[in-house]
Amino acid sequence: MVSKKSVEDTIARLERAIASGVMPPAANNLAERISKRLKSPVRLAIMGPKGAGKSQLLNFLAGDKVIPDDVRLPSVLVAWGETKKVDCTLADGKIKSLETFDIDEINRLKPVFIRLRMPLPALKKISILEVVTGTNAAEQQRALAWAARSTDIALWCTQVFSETESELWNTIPGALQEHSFLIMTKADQHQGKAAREKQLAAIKKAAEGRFNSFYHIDTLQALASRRENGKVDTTKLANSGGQELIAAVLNAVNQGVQASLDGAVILFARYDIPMTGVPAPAPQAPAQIIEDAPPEEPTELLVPKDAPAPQADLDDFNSEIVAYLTDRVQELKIQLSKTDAPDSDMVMAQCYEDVEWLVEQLTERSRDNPDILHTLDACQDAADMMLLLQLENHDSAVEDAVVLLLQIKRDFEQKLAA
Ligand SMILES: Nc1nc2c(ncn2[C@@H]2O[C@H](COP(=O)(O)OP(=O)(O)OP(=O)(O)O)[C@@H](O)[C@H]2O)c(=O)[nH]1
Ligand SMILES: [Mg+2]
Repeated sequence: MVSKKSVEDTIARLERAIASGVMPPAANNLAERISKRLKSPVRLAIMGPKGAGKSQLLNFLAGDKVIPDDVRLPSVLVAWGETKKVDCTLADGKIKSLETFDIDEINRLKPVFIRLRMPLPALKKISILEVVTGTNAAEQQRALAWAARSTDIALWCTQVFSETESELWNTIPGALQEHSFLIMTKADQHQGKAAREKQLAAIKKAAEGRFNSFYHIDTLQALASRRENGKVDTTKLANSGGQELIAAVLNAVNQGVQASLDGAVILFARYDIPMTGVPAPAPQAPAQIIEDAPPEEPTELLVPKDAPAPQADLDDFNSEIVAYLTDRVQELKIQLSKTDAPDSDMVMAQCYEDVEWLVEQLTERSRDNPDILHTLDACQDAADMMLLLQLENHDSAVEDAVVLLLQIKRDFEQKLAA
C-alpha cells in the first residue's frame, strides 16, 4: 500500500531536484512528469456500447448516485471538488456552469460534454470519465481517441464484446490496453455462477491479449449493497462481483503510483538528491490534488461534421513511422547478434534517440491533428521509461529497451491495419 506521506515527500524532493538545476534537461522533464502524475488523481475512463451499464458503474465507483437513472447524457467527467459544480460545454465551445445536476436544464442546453465536481472521498484518488460516443464508427473512434489521451486506466463495459466492439478497441493504443479491464456488466442476466463464468470465458476468448484482466459485475446489486446508513452489506457486495472489481481498480491505481515512486527513486539515486535540505526548496505549493487535471475540452466533438477526414494523411505518416522503426529495430538486432557482449550503453542510447525522434515527429504533427496526442503521450512515456532503464543500468535493460521499441512499432502497425 502506498502511503500518502511517501507520495508527498517524493513530490517535495522532486521539486527540490528540479529547482536545484543539478539534472540535465531530459531528467528534469521526467521529474516534472512524475511529479505531475503523483499530484493528480488516476484517470479512469468507462467506455463501451450504448446502454452497456457505464453510468451505473460510474455511480458504483464514485460511491454515490452521481448520474441519475435512464437519462441520455454526453460524455461526463466526474472529478474532485470542494463543492458541487456542473460545467456544461456547449456545442459552440462556451461553458455554462450550474449549481446542481438539473436534468431539465441540461436537456435544454444540449451540452457536448459535462464536467462534474463533487466532494466525494473516492475522487481524491480517481477521476472518472464516462465516454458516450456517437453511432457511426468514425465518430466512435474519434471519441475514444479523445478519451484515451487523458486516460490512465480504461474500463470497457460490455455484455458480449462483439466484432464491432473488438474493432473499435483495436484503435486504442497498446500501452493503454495493457492498463485496461474488460468488465462484463449486467452479470445478473446470467443465472448462477457457472453461467456467468461461461459467458465471461467466451468474452475473454474474443478479447484475449488486449486487456489486462477481466471481471463481471451485477452493478445494481453492488449499488444496493450500500445501505442508507452508510454501512455495506459485504456478502451482497462480494456476490455482485463489485468487491473484486473495486480491489482490482485500487490495486491498479496503487501500482501506477508505485511505478511513479520507483521512477523517482532512480532519479534521486542517479543525481544524488538528498531526502531533505539542500538545495534549498523554491517557494512552491504543498502537494495537493490538482482539481482540474483531466481532460481538455473535447474539441473534435466541436469540429463540423463535414470537416475533411485526416485519415489518408495519417496513414502515410503512420507508414513512414513503421518503415523507420522497422529499419531501426533491424539494425539493433544486427548489433545485438554481432558480438557476445554488445555495447549495451550504445544500444540503450540508440533506443532512446529513436523514441526521442518519434516524440519530435509526433509533437510536430499533433499541432494540426489532435488525434495524435495519445500516441505522443505513449511515446513520451516510453522515452521516460528508457531514460530510467539507462539510469538503472540493470542486466536486462537493453532487452527491455528493444522490447519497448518493438511495442511502439506494433502500435503503429495496428493503427495502419485499423
Ligand atoms: N439488470 C441490470 N441492469 C443494469 C445493470 N447495470 C445497468 N443496468 C441498467 O441498464 C440500463 C442502462 O444502464 P446505464 O448505466 O445508463 O448504461 P450506459 O452505458 O451509461 O448508457 P448510455 O450512457 O446511454 O450509453 C439502465 O436501465 C440500468 O438500470 C446491471 O448490472 N444489471
Ligand atoms: Mg450513461
